[in-house]
Amino acid sequence: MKNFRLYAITGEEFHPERDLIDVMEQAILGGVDIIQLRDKTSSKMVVLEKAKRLKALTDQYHIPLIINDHIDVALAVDASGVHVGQDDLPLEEVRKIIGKDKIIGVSTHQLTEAKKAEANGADYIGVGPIFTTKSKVDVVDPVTTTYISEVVSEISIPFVAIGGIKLHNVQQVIEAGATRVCMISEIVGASDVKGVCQEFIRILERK
Ligand code: 3NM
Repeated sequence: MKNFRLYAITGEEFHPERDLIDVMEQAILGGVDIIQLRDKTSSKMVVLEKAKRLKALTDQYHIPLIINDHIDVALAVDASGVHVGQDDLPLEEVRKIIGKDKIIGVSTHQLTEAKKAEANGADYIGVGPIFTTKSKVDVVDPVTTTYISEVVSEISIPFVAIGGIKLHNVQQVIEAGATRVCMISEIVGASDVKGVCQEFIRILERK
């Protein structure tokens, strides 16, 4: 899979006045190089429509689109891949459905989950929540940057740090060994989405 460093997940509750595509385009213009559609509340039809619109956008900028949970929607719009949690279908089954050329990302909250995801063929893992976050309802307690250090020494596939990451604390995440970071609220809830992304890129490049 193509390398990435700044991963934005959609979170329309953080920008009720602004259109999804406008916000995500600003994120891309600021340096986001992979996008995930995450919508836990809408109907399948609505998710499909959003996925189609985002696919047109991400194609325009030649970056991957990942669909959270909805494997069927990912296939229908020919997205680059899917992101699944610990309670979704086992990875082997997801791979059977989606095929070997698509990206599969898996959320992990402890090293045993990370090792399992790696062994079962995940293309990347999410590592979090590093800090407290209000963006995920069923979230576990923060795993802290200690989990990043463990993943750095034990896991070979790409990982992305997630959960409560902000401009003011991203340096800690980088110092623990993360080279890829993922956000919802700090990016899509910003009044200057592009500016925040440019600042993240500046910090990622400073290291
Ligand atoms: N997954 P924010 S934390 C979607 O730990 C998600 O797997 C997490 O949102 C995990 O950047 C999280 O607003 C929420 O904290 C990230």
